[in-house]
This record gives sequence, structure tokens and C-alpha cells, in this order.
Amino acid sequence: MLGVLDAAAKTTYTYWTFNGKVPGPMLRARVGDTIEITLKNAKSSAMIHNVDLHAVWGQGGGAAATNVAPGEEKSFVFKALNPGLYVYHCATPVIPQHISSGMYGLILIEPEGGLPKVDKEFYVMQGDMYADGAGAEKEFNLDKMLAEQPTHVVMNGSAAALAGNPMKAKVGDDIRIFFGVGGPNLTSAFHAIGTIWDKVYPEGALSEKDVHRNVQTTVVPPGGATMVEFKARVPAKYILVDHALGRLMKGNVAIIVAEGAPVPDVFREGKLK
Ligand SMILES: [Cu+2]
Repeated sequence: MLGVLDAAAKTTYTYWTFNGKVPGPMLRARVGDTIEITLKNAKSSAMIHNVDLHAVWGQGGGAAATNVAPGEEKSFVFKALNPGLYVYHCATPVIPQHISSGMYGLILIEPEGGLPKVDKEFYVMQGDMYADGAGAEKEFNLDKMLAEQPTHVVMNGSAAALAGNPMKAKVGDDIRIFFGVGGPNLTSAFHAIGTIWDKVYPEGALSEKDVHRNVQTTVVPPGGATMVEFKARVPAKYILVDHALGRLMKGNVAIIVAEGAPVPDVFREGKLK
């Protein structure tokens, strides 16, 4: 599917996707659930695909059961045994090309009793892309991928996608971000400019005893995820980045706008009187 790679530069890229979006749909279930996964490959598709879900016990995380040629459909059933936030991705060779081109997403297996309620939940994934060529329509470059020299580092599939079209919240909201890294290559130093993560659920471990508090930056590897929470204490544009900030220049930014009245007790311009 031809999509916008960088709106400002007016470039496009032929994405490979789950359900037409990058990342693919966020799947949500609870520990103990029995889940049926069906992968259907469009007739118009150019190649075989499958899906490996990191939440699955079984061959290839389901990849072996879901190799589908164009026009085919296959299913499998699994029981969710471990709570957590997990990446899924296509695992068809050349695997990193399928991932880089957009075939990744998150599956949340909620713990017993479910996650506590918050005011806002957002779904953000980082990926590195190797999109080359002189024209406006860029193509995957295998050499750049092997050298781990991405042309673009993206949040939700395109350069600055979530900057031009920010996520919205209100002052006082409790915000939860499901953050994953599709990769295929780069590890993210996940950070928000203008706030502190009140809670980080490191590596997507969801029990309260695993929580780290008051964190500035958390490490999320390719094929890994984290859940972070913070209260929007002041009105601001909270800017999500990989703090390896060279990547900001390659499109790696997303914004949460929190609107509301100023809270001068917490932040104000000027001097103490
Ligand atoms: Cu694929």
C-alpha cells in the first residue's frame, strides 16, 4: 500500500501492513483467555506473510501456522498464559524488510482483574526505515538495512506522523502510553520532553511490583515494549522522542497536547518574587 513517508518532504513508500495501518491493530485480551488469530493475505498482495506474536507459546509464535500466500487465510488458537505487553510482527523472509516496511503491532495481555482505569490511552510504536531513491517514491534499501543506517526513524509509520496530528488530553488526565519498538534494528531511549514518567512498567511487565517510578528515559529494544503512565499536571505539548536525538532529524517525534488552565504553582515563567 502506497503511503506518506514524510509529508513535509512529500515522499511516499510502499508499506506492507496488518489491516492497512502502521502499527497494526492493537490486540487486547486478558491472561487465561483463549484467543483465535486469523491472518488473511489480500489477493492483490505481492508475497507471502505470517504473524509471530510474542505473547504466544507455540512454534514461531504462530508464524508457522499462518504462512499465507496471496488470497489465502489461516488461523490458530492460543491460550494467553503470561500477562504483559508484547510485540507482534511478520516473520517471513527477509524478516527485517517486512518489519521495516510496517508489519508490526502490539498485543496486550492484561493481568487478572485487568489494568486500572486511566483517562487516556495512546498507542505508539517506533520503527526504523531504509527508504531510498532519487524520486519522491522511496524504496526499501537492503544494504542500508544491513548496515543499520536508517533513512527515517518513525513513530506510527511516517516521519512526524504524530507531530502534525497530535494526540489530545486535558490537564489533570492520567495518561497511559503503550509503546513498542518494531525496529527492526534500533533500540529506543524512550523519553518525553516536558514531563517525567510517573510509572514505567519495564519491558512490558505489568505487575505493580515491577513498576519503576519517576523515570526520565526508558530503554525499549526492537521486539520489545513498555507501558508508561503520567499525569498531565500542566498544560503543554509533551514531546515523545527517542533521546538518541539524531533520530529526531529523521522524523522520530510524537506529540501529546494537554490543554487546560495554567498551574503556576508547578510551572511559570519569570522569577521568584
Ligand atoms: Cu510480511
